[in-house]
Amino acid sequence: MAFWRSKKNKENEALGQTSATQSEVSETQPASQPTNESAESQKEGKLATDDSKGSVSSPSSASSPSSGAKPASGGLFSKMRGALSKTRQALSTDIRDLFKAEGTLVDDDFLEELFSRLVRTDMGVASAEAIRDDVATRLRARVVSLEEVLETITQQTQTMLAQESAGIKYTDSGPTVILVVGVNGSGKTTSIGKLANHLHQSGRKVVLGAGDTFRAAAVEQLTVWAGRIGCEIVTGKPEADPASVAYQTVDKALAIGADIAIIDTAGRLQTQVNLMQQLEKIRRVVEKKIDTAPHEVLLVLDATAGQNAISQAQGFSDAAGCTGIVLAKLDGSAKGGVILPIREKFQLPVKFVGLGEGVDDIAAFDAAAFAKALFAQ
Ligand SMILES: Nc1nc2c(ncn2[C@@H]2O[C@H](COP(=O)(O)OP(=O)(O)O)[C@@H](O)[C@H]2O)c(=O)[nH]1
Ligand SMILES: [Mg+2]
Repeated sequence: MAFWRSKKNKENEALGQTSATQSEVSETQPASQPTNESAESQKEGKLATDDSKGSVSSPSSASSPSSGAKPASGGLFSKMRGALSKTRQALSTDIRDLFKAEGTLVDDDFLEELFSRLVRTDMGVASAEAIRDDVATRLRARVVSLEEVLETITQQTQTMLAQESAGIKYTDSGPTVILVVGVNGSGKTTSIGKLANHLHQSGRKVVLGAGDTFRAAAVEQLTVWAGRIGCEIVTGKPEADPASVAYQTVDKALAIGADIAIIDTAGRLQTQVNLMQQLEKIRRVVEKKIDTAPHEVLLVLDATAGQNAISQAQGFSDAAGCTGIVLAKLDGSAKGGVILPIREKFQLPVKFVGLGEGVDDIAAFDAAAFAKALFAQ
């Protein structure tokens, strides 16, 4: 239950060096990257800098790489802040109500009121309790300002959200295969488009696989993305076996020397046995082509669904062997606090967050930037 406590020491270390997790993408670069290493590392350096601001959205907008960059400034952080504005407004209006101009005494009544307001962001009881208890430990019996309490809450949230790895784990050689799974409408195809665009922009050769063969519209949607990005796409005939599309996608990636293959899948629930078996089959055929694949299985969750997103996908991560989460649609949600129970329940790193429907609206997850964007005034 106390997922953040067990890892606290490690994560506190990470907190001291916010850029450590953010440089993950560059650190996990294969040493044997096939082409143009210096240009590549330069690009990835930019990405790491972007990441430190919580975004992978636009390589061209990044400044020169600098370790220890603070997430509090820059256009990319503003984007994260903008996306979280609904949650932040709901939260800070609620919390602000608790404060008087001359300051407010932190006592049991205050702590209970704070707790009930935190719970409304869909952060869940366990997270709200942990934050309340931290405020109690640090500030009880003192007269405090809104800013002081928010600062404390931000720090605690950051601690709870800290995770060891954030970026995509690339293979040492050959294409990295990423499978994207989740329930219907969670944002899979859109997230693939945005992610593929980012990877393409950073100089990687990307192949998309239109593995959602149930709906012709899904294949068209991904084809439009591929056209816009200028990357390869493999599509099957309508209602083709998704596993064969996945197989051909990896085949294509190998044939053209692609760095990344990203395979879309149809929406499914963990309770749909035949569809879960189909996912298993996709995994198997991919593994037949490259025995270490799939290297990532990303579970896309819809932030606007709040706690429902969790119950919908409960059990999914184990059944599908997920390696990370993409939390989509943060911009449309007043329930951004749901990221806390997501980290707890799924025991998986949140790798990316979706900040809108545009091609640049995706960001590498960063705990410090996220906590700050959620609570800072
Ligand atoms: N505002 C917003 N909308 C999104 C985001 N990601 C996806 N969507 C929208 O959510 C809807 C479903 O997305 P889609 O990618 O088709 O979901 P899929 O069924 O899981 O593939 C579409 O209308 C998308 O434009 C996001 O980060 N922000
Ligand atoms: Mg789709």
